[in-house]
Amino acid sequence: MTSPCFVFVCVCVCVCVCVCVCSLGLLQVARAARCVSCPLSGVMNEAEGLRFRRLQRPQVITDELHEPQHKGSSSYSGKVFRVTLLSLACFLLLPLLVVVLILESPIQPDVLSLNEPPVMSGCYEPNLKLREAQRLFEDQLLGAESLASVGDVLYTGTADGKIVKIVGRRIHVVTRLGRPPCGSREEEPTCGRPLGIRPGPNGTLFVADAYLGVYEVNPSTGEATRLVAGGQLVGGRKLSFINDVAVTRDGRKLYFTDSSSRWQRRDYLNLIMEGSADGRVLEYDMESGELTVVMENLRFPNGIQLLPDEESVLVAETTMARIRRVHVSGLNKGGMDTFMENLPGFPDNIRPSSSGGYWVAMSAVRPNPGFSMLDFLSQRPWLKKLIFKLLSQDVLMKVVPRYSLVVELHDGGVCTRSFHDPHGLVAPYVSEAHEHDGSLYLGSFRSPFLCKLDLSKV
Ligand SMILES: [Ca+2]
Repeated sequence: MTSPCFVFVCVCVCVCVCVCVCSLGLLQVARAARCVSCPLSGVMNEAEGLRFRRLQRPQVITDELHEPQHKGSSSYSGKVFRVTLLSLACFLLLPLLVVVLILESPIQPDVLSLNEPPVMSGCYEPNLKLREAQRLFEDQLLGAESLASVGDVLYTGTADGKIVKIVGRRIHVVTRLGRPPCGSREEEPTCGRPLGIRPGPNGTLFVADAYLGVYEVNPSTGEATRLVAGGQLVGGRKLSFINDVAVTRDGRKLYFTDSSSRWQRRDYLNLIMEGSADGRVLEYDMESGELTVVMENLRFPNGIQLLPDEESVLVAETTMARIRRVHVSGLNKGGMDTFMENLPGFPDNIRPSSSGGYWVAMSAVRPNPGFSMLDFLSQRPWLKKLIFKLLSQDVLMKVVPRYSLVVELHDGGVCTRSFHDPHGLVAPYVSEAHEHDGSLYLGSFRSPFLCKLDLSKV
């Protein structure tokens, strides 16, 4: 389909050509008009000749005589110039107005209230520690969003729908949840897109696939059992964007996030910009097979992490730059409070740290001091609509500033460490920090590699 932007550019180019042609025509007419009284332009009669000779007589040049003549010629060409400029402006604005009025914006944004971003000082003080990370498996692992480890073996899911295991320097395919072909936006829903991955108590893996559902995978045999089907209606709304999963220690309950019932993973930028509150946290009972909605009306619920008492889960609410605590059992079941308000970036996955805290990965920040585009737009839904009318998601992704940030949070949302990679030069698009054997393994929703940060060096 032809993009609105392309149509707009074509219209503008056509209009510019037309206006240039018209302008040249106008200038020609102007020259011709001046030359009607030019003595060399034609044969003069006697009276005209007399007038011409009078004009050619030596005269005393004064300001009074000179000024009107000068003004007259200048105002004439000036008028032509102004008319040309105005025509050009009108012709350029007209198609823009038509585009703005006629095209429907794909998003219907809400006005969001975000607090002023926290100043990046103290624990959030910018550094270059994330640039100490080492890239692994470059051009061999695309979009390894999340990681799980069993013993010394790492598992992850990739953009081509595979679940793979990493043993030493080798990558082995465990299984594939969807079916090929893969690689394009259109193929993503059938290819599958594994996002969250967790080890279960019985040596199996639990995988949240954005489109296909929640699976239990036997890493030895590659057998994959679908527990929850993606796309099904739950509580009258579709599971459209399954994102991350957490499993209890006894393996009896799964909690997972569905980021939106309106948008799919391939439209995540629409979801971020629209800020729709249609995300949910769901619970799946492994024994009864019952699926229930634990919390709803969240704005882009993303990473999910059980707390040690297993009575609540932490949920990254990406669009709101905060982490909520949703109570899933016990006396407060069904309730929710805020674990960490006003983060310096937009959180993705949450994973435990060895010091009893939580690693939170962010691929875009809210610079303060500095300019945060998403904060600026949060109060201006009309501007978001306009941007989405004119630019595609791919173009927008290229203009969103990259900045990878991993923070360690402890109880009460206290920040204890932060690792930065301004401009995402080494570890861009970071989506998860998985601690294993003294290192942080950094997953990415978009990069074609993993990163490994040796914690003893930072
Ligand atoms: Ca995620």
